[in-house]
Amino acid sequence: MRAAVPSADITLQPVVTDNLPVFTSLTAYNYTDSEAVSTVLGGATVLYDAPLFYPFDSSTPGWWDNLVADLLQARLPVVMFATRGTQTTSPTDLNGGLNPRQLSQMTTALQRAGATNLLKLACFVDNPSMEGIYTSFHGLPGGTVMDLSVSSDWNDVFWLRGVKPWFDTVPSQYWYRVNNRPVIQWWSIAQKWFSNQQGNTSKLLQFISDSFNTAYGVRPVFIIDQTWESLDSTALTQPDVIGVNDWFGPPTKSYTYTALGSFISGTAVAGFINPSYFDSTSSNYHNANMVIPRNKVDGTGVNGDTFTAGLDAAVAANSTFTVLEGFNDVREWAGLYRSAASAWSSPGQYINLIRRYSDLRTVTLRLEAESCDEYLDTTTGNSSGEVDQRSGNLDIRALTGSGWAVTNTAAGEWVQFDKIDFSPGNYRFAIRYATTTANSRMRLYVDGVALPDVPLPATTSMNTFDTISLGQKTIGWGTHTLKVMFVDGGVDLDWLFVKKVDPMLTIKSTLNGFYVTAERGGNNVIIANRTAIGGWEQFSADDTNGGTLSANDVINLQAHDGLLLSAEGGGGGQLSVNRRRAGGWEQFTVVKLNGSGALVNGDSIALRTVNGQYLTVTSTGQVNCSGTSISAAQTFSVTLGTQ
Ligand SMILES: [Ca+2]
Ligand SMILES: [Ca+2]
Ligand SMILES: [Ca+2]
Repeated sequence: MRAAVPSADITLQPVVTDNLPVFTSLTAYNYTDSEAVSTVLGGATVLYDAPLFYPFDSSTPGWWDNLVADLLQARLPVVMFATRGTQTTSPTDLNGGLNPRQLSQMTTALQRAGATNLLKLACFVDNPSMEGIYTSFHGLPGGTVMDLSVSSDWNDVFWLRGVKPWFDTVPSQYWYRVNNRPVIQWWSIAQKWFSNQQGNTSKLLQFISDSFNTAYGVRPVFIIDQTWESLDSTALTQPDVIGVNDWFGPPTKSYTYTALGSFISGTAVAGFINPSYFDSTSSNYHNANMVIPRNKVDGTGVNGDTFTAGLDAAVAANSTFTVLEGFNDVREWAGLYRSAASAWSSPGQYINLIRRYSDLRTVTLRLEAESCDEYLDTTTGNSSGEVDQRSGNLDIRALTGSGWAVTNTAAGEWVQFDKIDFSPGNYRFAIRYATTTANSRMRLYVDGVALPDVPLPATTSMNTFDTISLGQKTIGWGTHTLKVMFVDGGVDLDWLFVKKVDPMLTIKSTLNGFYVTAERGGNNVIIANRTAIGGWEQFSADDTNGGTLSANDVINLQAHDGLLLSAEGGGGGQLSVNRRRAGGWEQFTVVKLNGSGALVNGDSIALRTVNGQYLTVTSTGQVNCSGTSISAAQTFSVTLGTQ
């Protein structure tokens, strides 16, 4: 009998964002399939970077299930959904694009995916649409500029039809909060759509705050667009404003980060083309100033460079809250969704880039077989007849409830995931499968190296799925390729799950008797001053030679948020908790002081840097790498835990 895969090895954990830049992605939900693939501009057909999933139609539950799968693989902690408001205040009114009452489809999709604890939702008010509601509500000609001094419209337009339907639809358990207060980000309040900004935008915000407090018993916090600040000298005086965002703009502004006090708000885009660029009847036709290339803003790099620059800038700016525009912005070539576009290095290119910055510990990851980056399928077309998924030859079927599986597999076929980032350490791999043929073999390749074949026990039917481990492997920091081969075929594959299994190490100073903590979870000081073990006192001990964590092992140490401990200069001085990649300075050798072999609770250890110095607790509790020999200041008592 095989051992069952423990649920902890196949359950996604929420990503840790402690003291790290938090990323969210502005996400639209107003697609029909034909519009998502192509449009006609100036008489010419324009083809978009088509999403992998089709039909790309947000009125279908499958579209939302695919969105959730994309977001979960990206490991985004927050997804931001725009509101363009409702034309009426009816609780059942679902008309119009980006009507937030449609977001009930998101929460039900999260429930279907078992992911209600994995994503928070943030509200983005697409202000120009408020002007549209205003003209509709008052029966005015389209394009009539909205006078912000008319206080009744603060209620009729912004509150009742713009903001409140979003929060009425999305249950409070999902609200993304800063300091326990839900976040509302507002876009442009420019003259093109509004008038009388001066002195009135702060009153508008106060009215929304008061109305929100009356309705939900809490005051929101606001992140405003820089146009609010520039057009109304009172905007920043409204006490709930915590951030200002300066967005992006072609041709060269692919990201911005703006500080308001200690709150740094940013936006980064992967690329952008104003649709008018393709419209031969527009004055912007083929105007390069309408474009931000995806391969660096000057177009000299490779696809992904623009986005990477924006993500790196978020780290450099220590951005508090960064909007990635826009997760599925098909029509403006800004999208991050999985795509089969030939310009993209792999369908999951942008999903994986986000994850590189959003999930530094990489403890859990679920890779959906049907969304693989590459595959070998020996039959033409999708033999299952399933119409909702992706084009090409991969055989995919819908599963009962939600999701999809690769099906009708033949001997030697495979699915592959490219450029998957992992922090250093040891990973277990499990699959969810169904087969009625006992002992069909599966084989996992990690970076082209095969693990031993695993024969599968038969499941009751092809609609009864089970899980099994495909093995464990030690891997280094960086991107890796995972390939799952159907050695004998006849196996349906739902997903491949990756679980990091290195122990969590807590060390207590023998000098002062306190636990060592990475303050704020990382990116701050490291100090021995705690009397109890919480998340910040546990360090992922990434065991570079695999197996058990033992005496003389060389390890990397990650703080709660995944940042690596680094002995500056290789040792002799400062210990930092701010690295995102592992080199020599991030290596520590476990010196076991009470014997040899595997570490167990209560062992005494020292930790030696690459240059031969030791982690050292000072008289104030600060931890550095100054020690040249081992005494009480360099001695720690061990407690081990799990990821
Ligand atoms: Ca096929
Ligand atoms: Ca699947
Ligand atoms: Ca080991």
